[in-house]
Amino acid sequence: MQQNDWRKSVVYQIYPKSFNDTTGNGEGDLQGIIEKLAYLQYLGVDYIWLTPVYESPMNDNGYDISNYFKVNPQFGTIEDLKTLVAEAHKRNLKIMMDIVINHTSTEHEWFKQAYADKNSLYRDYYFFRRSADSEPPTNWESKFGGNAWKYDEKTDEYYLHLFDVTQADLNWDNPEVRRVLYDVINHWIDFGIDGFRFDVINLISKGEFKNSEKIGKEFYTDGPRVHDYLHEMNQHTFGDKDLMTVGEMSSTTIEHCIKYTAPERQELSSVFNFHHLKVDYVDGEKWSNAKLDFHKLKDILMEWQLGIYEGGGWNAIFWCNHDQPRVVTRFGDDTTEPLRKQSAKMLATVLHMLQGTPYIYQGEEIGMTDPGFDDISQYRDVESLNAYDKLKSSGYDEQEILTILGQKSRDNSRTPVQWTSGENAGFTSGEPWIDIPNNFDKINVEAAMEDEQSILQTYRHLIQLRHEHDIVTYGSIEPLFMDHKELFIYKRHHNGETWLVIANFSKEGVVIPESLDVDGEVIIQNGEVVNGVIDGFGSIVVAQ
Ligand code: TEU
Repeated sequence: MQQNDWRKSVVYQIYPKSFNDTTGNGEGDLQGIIEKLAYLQYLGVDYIWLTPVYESPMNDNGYDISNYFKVNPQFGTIEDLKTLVAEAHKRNLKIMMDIVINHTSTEHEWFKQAYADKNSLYRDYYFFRRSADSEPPTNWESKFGGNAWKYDEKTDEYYLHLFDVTQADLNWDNPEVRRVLYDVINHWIDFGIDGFRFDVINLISKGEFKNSEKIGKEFYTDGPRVHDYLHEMNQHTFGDKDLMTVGEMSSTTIEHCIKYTAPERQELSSVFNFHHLKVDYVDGEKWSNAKLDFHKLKDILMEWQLGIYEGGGWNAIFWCNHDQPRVVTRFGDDTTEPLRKQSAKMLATVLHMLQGTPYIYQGEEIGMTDPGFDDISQYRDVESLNAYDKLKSSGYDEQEILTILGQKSRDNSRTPVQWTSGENAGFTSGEPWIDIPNNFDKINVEAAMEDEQSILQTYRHLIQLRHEHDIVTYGSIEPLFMDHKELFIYKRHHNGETWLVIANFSKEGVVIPESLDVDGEVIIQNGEVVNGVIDGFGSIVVAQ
């Protein structure tokens, strides 16, 4: 693909543990991905984002790396990874590796030596701090609950962990840490991969270690040296290569994301932000029971579309990933088959017609739903299990907690991909590591491929439209009727061409504003538009 082609690309995210198991141990593996490459080629995607497959104790399912150079035997061997890359390239599929360099597992050799010996040269690879009193050095909170410092009584010091206690934050202010991490990146570039997703990369530069009015975010989010470090990383690794990079940016801003992705700054190609996925949080609190705020969703998406486009940056656009609930349950309606299918197609259309690089999370393309777990024993995710304990100790009753987890838990999207209506949805011949939703008999890849009207066919069409029409990739965006209660309406403009997008987020038919000219060539449509009324969860794209 010629330079800059990545801007016309679509990325498919694979969470290997839940993708396809070929050994019968109940967990997905690399050979299982190789087995499904033909399917991904049929879907039409360009990149595969592989969440971490490095050696790890799997406390956070691979986001706690204990060896950056080895493949976790649970997923297979380095030879399997080599084969995956080679077989993907044969099908013009590119591999984007997920790399977690804000922290390592406490099982990593660097941390083990740092922890064992206060005078170890690895001690300064992490943030070990003495406290002035019996309290932790700061009152910062871990994103997985509790204080963000773990006490080491041997040396009467604490170490920092913004995530799980087994995920120790790396000290990026130490030039030796940056050097060894660039060696890791260059190792995988030499291995032949085609891109990187950088985990929570905007947290790597910590500012002052002071007590916080909030939970500490202000001291490490988009920190004081983050742009210097990303530019230095770019120049020491992928900067002169034709690789696509994307940064996961926690609680970031448009201004920073323009800096992260404006080409002339030589930092990253693109960024994820999550503001649009907090529109069902009560006062920013994830572990709450709230419904979609549709106006907020439209406002945030359009603010970011306009801000990044006008600033010369580049968005990664997505509805879900391995940390988020399934979008058809969350923002659509999975209570009946017609509504599930219709709302999933509408959500796909309204996202894939936006500007930026679209990401499809495994199973999203067939409208997989949240599993509706009804017992805490069904949950696996460390963040969710910590939240359960915290809510329990705060006095919430069991049913309230299960309702909240049922809405917000990361396990909602980590159930196995539903390949067939057969045993274990064709995912494994063994005992799946996590329960499979009982709707796999109807919702599976095999059925979707046989159905010309399936959600899968809508995704294939949308991907094709991005590949074939520059307006989708490069067109400007014009929000319309932003105060409408049910309709999400916008236009794309490019070289004299205009595409109008209308999406109905309600399950009832809605009258399209009379002042809106909807005439033109229909590009893609789900649901009917009759006498100016668009069907419930209908969407339509018209070239004008
Ligand atoms: O996620 C960052 C993060 O904050 C997530 O925990 C997510 O945004 C949050 O759960 C939403 O409430 C990245 C990885 O995607 C995630 O899987 C890891 O657990 C985390 O970093 C630590 O590496």
